[in-house]
Amino acid sequence: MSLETIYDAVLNGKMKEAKVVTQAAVDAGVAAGDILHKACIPAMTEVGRQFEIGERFVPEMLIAARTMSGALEILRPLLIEEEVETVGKVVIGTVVGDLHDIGKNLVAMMLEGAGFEIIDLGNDVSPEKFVAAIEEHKPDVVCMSTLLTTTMASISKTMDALYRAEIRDEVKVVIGGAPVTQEFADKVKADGFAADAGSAPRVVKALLGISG
Ligand code: B1M
Repeated sequence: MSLETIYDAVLNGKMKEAKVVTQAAVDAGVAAGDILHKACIPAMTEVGRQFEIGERFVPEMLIAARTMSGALEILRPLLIEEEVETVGKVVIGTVVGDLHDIGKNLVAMMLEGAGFEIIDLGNDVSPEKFVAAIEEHKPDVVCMSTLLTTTMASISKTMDALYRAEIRDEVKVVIGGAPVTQEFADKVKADGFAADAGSAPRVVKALLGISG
């Protein structure tokens, strides 16, 4: 089973096919790390690129991300066995007061598709919960999402909490969500801003100095 077949299945959001060809590759002795890094991640990178240039829309990106998750179900235990390192660890959540999580979930899926380990704190996440998660999981990056103008202040409060807990320098912070702008990111001293799920992996990787 060629890696190209897996790449095509993920890129085109063919969930059943992706699972079948991924399993066939595993059965044929292809290393899970190779399937992940040479087929699945490149496919999701291409999905993100197509979304950014307007060749794909949210539903198509979501379908591809779900397909990637389907392949990952098969690969995850094998990746652990093979001790394949993730490219980095991301804590993500929608800030306190905000229950919107569809966009945040999509960002999390695209980051997972890019090879990151994701700790998803869900929605309505308090500054204290972000701080506790950073202390427990020691992520490389924290991603905060908000969809409401009224909860943009929760991002500032969470940033303040990171400074108070003296862990601000230990993580990169990337923020996003419909009302969030680069200007706002600069104002709250976040390290980065991602406008959408397509660009989020690129922004996060650039901050960590990861190419590709
Ligand atoms: Co709400 N809602 N909602 N809502 N809702 C909006 C956001 C709103 C714009 C609708 C409107 O009035 N036109 C408006 C906000 C107005 C404002 O603040 N300026 C609004 C409102 C007012 C409210 C309530 C206050 C309504 C009420 O009760 N009176 C209430 C608030 C509840 C609360 O949170 N406390 C509320 C409730 C809800 C539902 C629960 C019903 C539901 C959410 C369900 C859920 O998420 N599980 C909901 C929905 C669905 C929406 C709309 C219709 C769709 C949001 C969405 O999922 N978009 C929305 C109107 C709209 O956007 N058309 C609206 C699809 C998603 C893929 O896009 O979330 O933008 P998005 O995510 C993008 C980017 O923003 C970015 O990448 C994603 C993918 O490309 N991104 C990130 C997001 N997070 C990121 C994090 C990153 C990086 C990028 O980290 C690095």
